[in-house]
Amino acid sequence: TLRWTRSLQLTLAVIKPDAVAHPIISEAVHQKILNNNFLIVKSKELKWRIDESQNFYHEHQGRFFYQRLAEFMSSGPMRAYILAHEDAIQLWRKLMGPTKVFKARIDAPETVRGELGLTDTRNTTHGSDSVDSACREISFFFPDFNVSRWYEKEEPLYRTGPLCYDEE
Ligand code: RTP
Ligand code: MG
Repeated sequence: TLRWTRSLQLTLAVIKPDAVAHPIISEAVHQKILNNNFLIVKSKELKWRIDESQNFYHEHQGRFFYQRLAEFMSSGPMRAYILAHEDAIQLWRKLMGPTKVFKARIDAPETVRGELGLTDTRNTTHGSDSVDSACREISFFFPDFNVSRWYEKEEPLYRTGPLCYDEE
């Protein structure tokens, strides 16, 4: 018999402007997403105005890197994804690696930031860090997407698929 063992979690992943500017780099990140069996629920390219950037990072207001971070994130197009996977939030953050580029290169050279990050600001990707921030950030990037509704109506459908079943 088969019994379901997994449930899917949503996270927001963003390929930042430094990576989108170089198609080979953004393609490498996209492949990483596919190779790790994430379900791509939604994806779009977008460019922020400076006020959207400042708003998204308002928790960092006052820190020394806030201004350059806000400017960088509105400097060119990004690609945003709603990803689903078992423990998607933690998995995507693990694949991204440490925020600081030299730590990433030394401690986690096989991660996205370890391989492709340029600086602490231009570090290739973003990922939500909790269930609450995933919910908030998904709504920020995809205002028409209803997170609770997805968990209620869509997620259970995937439990009937082969991905989510184990032989018992
Ligand atoms: P994120 O929020 O983007 O997933 O990254 P995180 O949790 O790993 O890092 P956090 O401390 O929340 O910082 C948010 C973003 O700010 C930029 N940053 N620049 N020293 C710097 O120049 C510096 N420190 C952080 C990074 O782009 C980081 O992703
Ligand atoms: Mg953060």
